[in-house]
Amino acid sequence: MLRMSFLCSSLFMVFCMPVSAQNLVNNADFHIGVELWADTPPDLVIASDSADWMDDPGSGSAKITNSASGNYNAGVRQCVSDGIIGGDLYDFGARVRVPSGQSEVGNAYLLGFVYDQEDCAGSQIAWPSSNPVSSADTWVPLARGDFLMPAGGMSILFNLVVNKLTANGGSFVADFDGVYMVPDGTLFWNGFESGTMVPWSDSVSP
Ligand SMILES: [Ca+2]
Repeated sequence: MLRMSFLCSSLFMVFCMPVSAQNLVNNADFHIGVELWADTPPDLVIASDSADWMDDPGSGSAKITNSASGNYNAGVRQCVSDGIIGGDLYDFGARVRVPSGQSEVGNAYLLGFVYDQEDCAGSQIAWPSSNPVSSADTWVPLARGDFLMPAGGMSILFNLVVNKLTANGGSFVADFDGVYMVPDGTLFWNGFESGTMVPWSDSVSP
């Protein structure tokens, strides 16, 4: 089944582009392995995985393993400077899969560190996050909408967090895919999860 996300002009719905055209996150779908994402081995390691949330054989996902000996809350990181404008609204999210039956308890979520200089330099001035997911054997969404970038915000350190809450001697694993951060109002998600066709239309008036 082909499932894609699109960017559509609110005035001219006929002009739609893949969301990747405006996604501020680089290698957000892990088409090129796990390049551009930074881990902190040996406690937190990112690896490429062939599973893809849209079953795209040409893509893949990121398998993030938290092997710290104790409880450890940390994320794999990417700094985003291009397109960050203080005072603007943004939406961000991802798909995550957290296998059930793990020996450790934890959760996975998205966390941003907003900096007052480009390239994630200077001081942190905001910490937006998504909902956490603690167990899901299928791909489920993480999302944060309408995040107001602080007036002085110039970059954001995007974290794919795998938070290990217990110390049973094992690892806690979560898979991420389909990461996005876009200016508010530019993301159109065509999942049809609710069964409704709104706001799709099968005809366009000139
Ligand atoms: Ca992918």
